[in-house]
Amino acid sequence: MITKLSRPTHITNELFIRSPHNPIITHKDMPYLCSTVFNPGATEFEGETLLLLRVEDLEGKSHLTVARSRNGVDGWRIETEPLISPSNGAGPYEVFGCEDPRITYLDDLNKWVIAYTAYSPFGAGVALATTEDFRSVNRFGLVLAPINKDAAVFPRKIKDHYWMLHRPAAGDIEHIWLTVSDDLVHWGRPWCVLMERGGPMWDGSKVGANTVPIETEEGWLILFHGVKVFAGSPTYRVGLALLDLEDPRRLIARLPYWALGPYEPYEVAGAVPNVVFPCGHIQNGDEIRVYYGAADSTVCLATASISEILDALRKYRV
Ligand code: BMA
Repeated sequence: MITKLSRPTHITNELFIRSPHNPIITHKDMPYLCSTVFNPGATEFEGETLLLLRVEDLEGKSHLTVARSRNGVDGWRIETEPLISPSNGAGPYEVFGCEDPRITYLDDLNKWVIAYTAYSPFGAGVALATTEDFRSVNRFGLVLAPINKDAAVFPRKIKDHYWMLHRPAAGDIEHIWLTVSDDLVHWGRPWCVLMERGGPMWDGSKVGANTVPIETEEGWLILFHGVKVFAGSPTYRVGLALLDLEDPRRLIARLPYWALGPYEPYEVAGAVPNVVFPCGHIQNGDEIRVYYGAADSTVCLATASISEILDALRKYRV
């Protein structure tokens, strides 16, 4: 359990509280040699917290490996073989790696769907896989062609369809889009839902979904990353927005400032400096526990209160 919580005292806009145990997983915790471990997807499985770690190997390619913990903070039991990797059943569109998983439990299928970035010489695209046990997966392969990433499937059908957030790139224009499907394989009806703001803004250069949308009484809560390029080097921070519950194409609110940014030493220095990048969360009543990659190097944890977030967002309805 998290017993002692810390919030940077010099920052007033942050809505997340970092775990004092950060970083909670590093490459030294891995049962095999690797370069870095970061950007994990998260879900609850058999009464435990399950993370799907993005592990970068010594060649530089990423694969996805399961870690389990009773309290979601320590005592991680990490598998010795990846669940999803470029070499265990992938097609030609994943040869450079499998990255940044978002895990959604779908009640109607009684399965988890894993959306991840499939990276290859063709660029980065969106791949999906389903699992019932996190021991084997049914890989669908690419469902959205490159350049496309940061996909997350909504946790229930809306108007009888599955919905997914994703981030296509049109040159250097990188906004968040929505797409709809009846079978999780064929996706269509594209709709741009949240735009990069341009100029000097903290989310001016690009935006992309971070975790699976969270259903609240006021709308779908979206955690997204916003990027600002300082002197040629990007800074990744976490922003918050709300989409309409029954028509997620409708943006209801967007916080003009970020809610979690890189400040701690493990966030400002590492393989890629100045990055906080969540891919998973676990909800427990009003609390969300967000698992994020720090500096593309380690796995960290921060918590937030949904009611505090909704209070903040209420002032910024669009
Ligand atoms: C993004 C993604 C993330 C990464 C981030 C910072 O484009 O590739 O996996 O954490 O860049 O390097």
